[in-house]
Amino acid sequence: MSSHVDGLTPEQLTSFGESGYLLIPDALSPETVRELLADTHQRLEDFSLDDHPMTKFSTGGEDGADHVGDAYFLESGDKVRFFFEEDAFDKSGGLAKPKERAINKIGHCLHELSPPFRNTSLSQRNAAIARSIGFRDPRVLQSMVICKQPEIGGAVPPHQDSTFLYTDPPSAVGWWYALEDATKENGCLSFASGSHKRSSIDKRFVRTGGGTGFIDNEGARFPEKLQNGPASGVARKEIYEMGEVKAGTLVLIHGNILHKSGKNVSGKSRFIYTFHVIEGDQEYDERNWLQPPEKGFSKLYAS
Ligand SMILES: O=C(O)CCC(=O)C(=O)O
Repeated sequence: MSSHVDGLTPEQLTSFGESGYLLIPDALSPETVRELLADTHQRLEDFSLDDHPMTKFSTGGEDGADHVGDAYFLESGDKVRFFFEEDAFDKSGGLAKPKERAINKIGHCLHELSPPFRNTSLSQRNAAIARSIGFRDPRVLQSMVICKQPEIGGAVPPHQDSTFLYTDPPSAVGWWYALEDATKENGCLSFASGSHKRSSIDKRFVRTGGGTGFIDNEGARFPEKLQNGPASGVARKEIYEMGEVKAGTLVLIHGNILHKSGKNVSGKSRFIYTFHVIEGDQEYDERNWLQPPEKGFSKLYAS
């Protein structure tokens, strides 16, 4: 017999709808956080440099021109792979840090391949949250640990997740869990509150002949429920709110909201776990950089 699990409260739903993001403190128990961190540290210790292409995770800065897009990255959708911080290398191209302190992110299939991350992701609680947001057939399509290493942890420029995980119409929502306290100093997230209602998805990050790049979005630019949003290109200087959170907090992130994170200038790491969900019955085409495994993206609702 399945027991009832609550989704978001009416107040939380209203707040998510208005702001485009929602902080849920204590979503993970300290024990679960410890378990996820232990799994992560073990992986950082175990992976080998011998056959590693030394792929860096690069967002390509504000214009994204040099975003990571090699085969190691493109084929990581059903694997657990390790991407380096851009600043982990010295001038001669050698690693300037021990490998455990040099990785920016681990991805993109922890939600299937790591038992503790799978339990955290494909849980009844997350199914209930997805149901309350309005998902019909939520599919987890990618997951990652972002380490944001002390002193070198790279900044993530302003972006919208539906640019990178595009369905027509857009439907992506991010689940982002702090595994360590995230502060201004170690590069917490910040959000342009309400921007999901005014910022359309104008570009898509796609596979190109040789790698990846950005193209103009010819499909819908707002999700179903926001189809009548303002036309694209409404000029507005966005103001970003800091999202400082304690370990164990879950942050829900709407696929159209502009958000970013700063460089880690502190001596403390900022490990987080995030996975993304899309609506399974909406069009997901072959141009997306991330292609589904043979059995399709992971269902969040038990069938
Ligand atoms: O954790 C970060 O620093 C960035 C994460 C992010 O922007 C995302 O998952 O969309």
